[in-house]
Amino acid sequence: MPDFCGIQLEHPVINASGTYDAIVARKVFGDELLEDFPFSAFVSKTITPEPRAGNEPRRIWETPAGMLNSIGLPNKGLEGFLAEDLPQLADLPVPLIVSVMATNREDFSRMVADVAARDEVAAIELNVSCPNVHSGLIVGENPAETEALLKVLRPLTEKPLIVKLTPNVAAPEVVAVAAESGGADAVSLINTLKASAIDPATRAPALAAGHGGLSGPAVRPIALQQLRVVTAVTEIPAIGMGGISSGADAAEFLAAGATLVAVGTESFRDPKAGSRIANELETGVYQRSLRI
Ligand code: RRO
Repeated sequence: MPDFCGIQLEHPVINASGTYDAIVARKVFGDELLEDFPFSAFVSKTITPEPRAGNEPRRIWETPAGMLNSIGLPNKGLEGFLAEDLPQLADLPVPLIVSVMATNREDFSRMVADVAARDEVAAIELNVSCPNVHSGLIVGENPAETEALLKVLRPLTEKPLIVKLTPNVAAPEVVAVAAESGGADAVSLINTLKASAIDPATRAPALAAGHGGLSGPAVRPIALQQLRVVTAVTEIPAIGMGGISSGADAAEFLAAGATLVAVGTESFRDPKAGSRIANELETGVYQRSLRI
């Protein structure tokens, strides 16, 4: 049984934020979902202080061995999440990690304090792939911004704070060290790689937002390398993710230093991928899954 920041988990496979809608899955699969939940902890979609509609379509686009997304954070906002979504997510049979994002330290603080105050929440993931409106810098691309944010948030809760690292920097390990110095309990990596595609039919950007984030098996070797350099220089646990679609893939990330692994894009293809991957890890019988 893995211990993650003092939280006991049944197995090392969780979901990547934003890639599995547990509320919809509960409606589709009913109580069967609770009996055989695919992940040992559940990470919510990222929530923001105020409600957001998200980006105009098209929001996703298939690429060789992966996909691009620019969903744009559709969510009910902090209040709507706490009132409507959290009680439903609390029914899940696993610890709940809530992913939060804001564009200034005051809003981040309010979110962390209000989310951490809820007993249903085991840990908080900080999605720092967003600009600080005061400095204009993407927080997670800048070590000083990341450390300063953590120093503000750390005193607000004793619950584990996980920093979701962006891969869109030259040296993610420098940001990881900064997060650790600021008091983070863990890091998770990677978020999606900045990327774009042109729709050959229109010769215009395939995504309405112009560009998006690349995920899926195409990014796996990059994720693995970033995980290696991050775990080499930090003491805190790491959640490794990026294109994991089989037990063999997950075993690579665990061997590279991850305490837990997260499944993202593969769950769109196979909503039960988490259970399959956990089972393959436990039995050591690895099936190579189909690639997107
Ligand atoms: O909502 C998104 O478009 C999104 C987010 Br917040 C993120 O962190 N990573 C990503 O690939 N998409």
